[in-house]
Amino acid sequence: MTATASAFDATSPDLHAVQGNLIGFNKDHQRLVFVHFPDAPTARAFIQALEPNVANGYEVKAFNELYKELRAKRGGENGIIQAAWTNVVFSFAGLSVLAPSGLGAFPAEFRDGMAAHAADLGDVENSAPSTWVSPFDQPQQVHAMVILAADDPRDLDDCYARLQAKIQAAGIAELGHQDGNVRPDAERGHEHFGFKDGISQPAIRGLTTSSKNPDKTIEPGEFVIGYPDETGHISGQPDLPPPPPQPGDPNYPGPPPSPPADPMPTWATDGSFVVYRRLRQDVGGFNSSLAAQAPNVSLSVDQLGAKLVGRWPSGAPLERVPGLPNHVDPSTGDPSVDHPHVLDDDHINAFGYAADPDGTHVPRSAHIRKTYPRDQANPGLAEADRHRILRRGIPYGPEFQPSEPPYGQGPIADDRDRGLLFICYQASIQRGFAFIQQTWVNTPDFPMQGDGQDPIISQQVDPREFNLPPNTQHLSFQRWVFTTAGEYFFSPSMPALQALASGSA
Ligand code: N7H
Repeated sequence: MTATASAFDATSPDLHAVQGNLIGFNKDHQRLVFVHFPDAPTARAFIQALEPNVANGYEVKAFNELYKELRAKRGGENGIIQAAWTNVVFSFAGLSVLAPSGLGAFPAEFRDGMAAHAADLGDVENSAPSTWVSPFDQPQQVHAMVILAADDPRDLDDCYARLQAKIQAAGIAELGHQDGNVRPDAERGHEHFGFKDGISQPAIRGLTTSSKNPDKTIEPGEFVIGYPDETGHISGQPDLPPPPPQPGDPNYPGPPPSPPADPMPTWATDGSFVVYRRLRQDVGGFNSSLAAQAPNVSLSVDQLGAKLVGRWPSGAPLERVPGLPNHVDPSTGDPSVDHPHVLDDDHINAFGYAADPDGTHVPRSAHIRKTYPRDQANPGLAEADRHRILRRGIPYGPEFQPSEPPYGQGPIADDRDRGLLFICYQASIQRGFAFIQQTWVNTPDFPMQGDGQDPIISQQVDPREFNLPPNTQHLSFQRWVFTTAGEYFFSPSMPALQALASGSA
């Protein structure tokens, strides 16, 4: 086993200080528990009682590495060792009850909350906050989200029972919970439209490495407060003001410089911002749209689906990866059928878009190209790496039944309510999730005029346009993914949890 704490050199976070889901719980069963704090003393008592149960990054990383090692040794056997983890993250309303120092220096989008930014994110009509499920139908009432995760559902229930005892003893209120589970059998690791998910994740310098791209890491300040980001700027510190105009400059002398913004408080160091979105997926609608449109563009349903995502359902990329025989075109059929090695760690993420500027293989608006354009000329790799997120989502809801019709208007019964509990970590929501959703996903003219919206997750009103190269065929799609709840949270460090509990933060 090779797990050790990272050598703490002050330019990379200490694994013992960050909460563990930043590293990634990777559990088959999760329960998100939403709580409300009546006042500061009850909130502090709750955090005090919960803190010893909160898993840190060191524990989670050590477990994940040991699991991987044992699994490889035993030929891919699952469930060899098991764990159950707890983390806790706070909304701005929740932190406000605790009233720590420096809250005013937290970024505006976090202070406002996700619902207040619905129009910017495109969460309108059937995705509008007025349609969200409880307890997110009442703005600002969710003060914290406790993330429980386990390999075994019985362990999850035990964890939940222990949590409920602490909730009761402290005198805070549980508002409800949301379960997420990996899909069964052959669909394990796949989301509800049928595609393998969770393949491409950035590695954080000093904290994690990616077996799929061992040479590439992203600076920790893109994900954790208090460290250099990709430009060398320390996350949580205010942006430097632009240099004042000089004599001879037409704007000289210019307005008086505005006072410098406050840095985030020191207790925010080693924390991270967490985006939660409950995304309902209309699987019947997705299937029937593809079946209706595929013949119009001379593609099979599977080919069109892969063009929309940028990967085949198996996870195999549509872009060519090293080692694939020259006669195989991975954009016309799943290359992993005859060449399973393209799914290996060495190949599955080993591609860029520079050699496919027109989107002949992966359309420029395909989901994985919109959300991380890699080395595509616009915006270029350096800029693309300023908008990385750590995705920690899990599916929720029952399996789709082939007899089910697409969603119509009106309420969706629980037995048809399924989707993704999208969770991601970043140091700046504005540069991470919100930028990806607003500036890339929802924008039809990114990266080039007329490319269309991300057909999987773009919000805003129907129909969404999608440009399919090489013959620039224009397709238009209804929405299949709806926002049904969401909030912005902050994941404080382990020392910060203690300081919040004692009232010294
Ligand atoms: Fe996406 N899907 O099934 O189509 N996503 N996603 N996502 N997503 C990815 O490469 C999906 C959502 C990203 O590095 C894969 O890991 C669905 C949101 C990013 O190349 C698949 C939903 C946001 C990547 C899906 C959903 C993102 C990514 C391929 C909602 C951010 C990595 C597996 C229901 C705003 C891109 C993989 C890269 C990959 C799907 C949500 C972002 C299959 C169904 C909300 C950055």
